[in-house]
Amino acid sequence: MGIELAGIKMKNPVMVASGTFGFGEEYAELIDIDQLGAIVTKSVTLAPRAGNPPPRIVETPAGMLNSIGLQNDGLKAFLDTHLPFLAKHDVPVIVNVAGETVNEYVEVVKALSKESEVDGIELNISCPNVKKGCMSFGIDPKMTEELVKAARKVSKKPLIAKLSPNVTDITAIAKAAVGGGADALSLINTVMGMAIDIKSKKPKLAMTTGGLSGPAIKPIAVRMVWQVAQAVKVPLIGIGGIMTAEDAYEFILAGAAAVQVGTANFIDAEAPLKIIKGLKKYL
Ligand code: RRO
Repeated sequence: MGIELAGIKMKNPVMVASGTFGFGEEYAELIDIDQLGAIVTKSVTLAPRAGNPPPRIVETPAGMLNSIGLQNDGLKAFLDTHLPFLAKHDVPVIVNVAGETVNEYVEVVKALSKESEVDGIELNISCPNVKKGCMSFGIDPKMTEELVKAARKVSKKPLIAKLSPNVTDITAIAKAAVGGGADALSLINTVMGMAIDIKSKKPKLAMTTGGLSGPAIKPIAVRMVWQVAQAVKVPLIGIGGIMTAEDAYEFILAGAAAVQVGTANFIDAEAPLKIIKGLKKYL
């Protein structure tokens, strides 16, 4: 079950997806987090962010919409409290990084790269819920390459670029990220969506639109992993509606070297562990 992905050694290929597992503290009370392939943290930004106003989560058929807006307590709190907590555990730590400007990403990546307990960095160039930065980098090949290159310059850590599905040709973005020096790619982030309450005639989310996740997006994600697998040579991490071992295996067949479990964590904290067991049984 063990793999080595972009130099990161994992007990198995099943990670938890950014934004669905916080920094592991709450889930550690429910499951043995050391059994996971890796933990990908909630996005870390240079300064703390309060996120968007509520409501910012809504259930939809076979999925959910979120508009969290990059809420997190910033780089300093990550280094002072979250990383020391994760360092006590025997599980690789991949830190998801986001920002509004190239410089903000560079500052966070630089600081994280000095930390021996950080095993890898996932560059979030795909958050759909903020006005500035983030997804605007990941929908433009030139900006994607520029941002990854800037991060590459200041870091020797494994760099994973997390791609947005909200593009016409995901292979162009994938090639640009690899051209910029990404060691691996993770895909997909959430698909931009919207839901309206027909009684109030108002959007269900305070910010009107949000990112769709869950089984509803799995076929889109499998298709994109399959397309990107033919366009680049770096390892791919498949994400999108993985609820079971069978779903995970589907992504592996499409060309993924590993997977991340996201929305399933909200339904069943043990979902990733069950998926690990299921894959093992399959083998
Ligand atoms: O915080 C969010 O609203 C968010 C982020 Br950073 C992301 O990458 N994907 C998403 O669906 N929501």
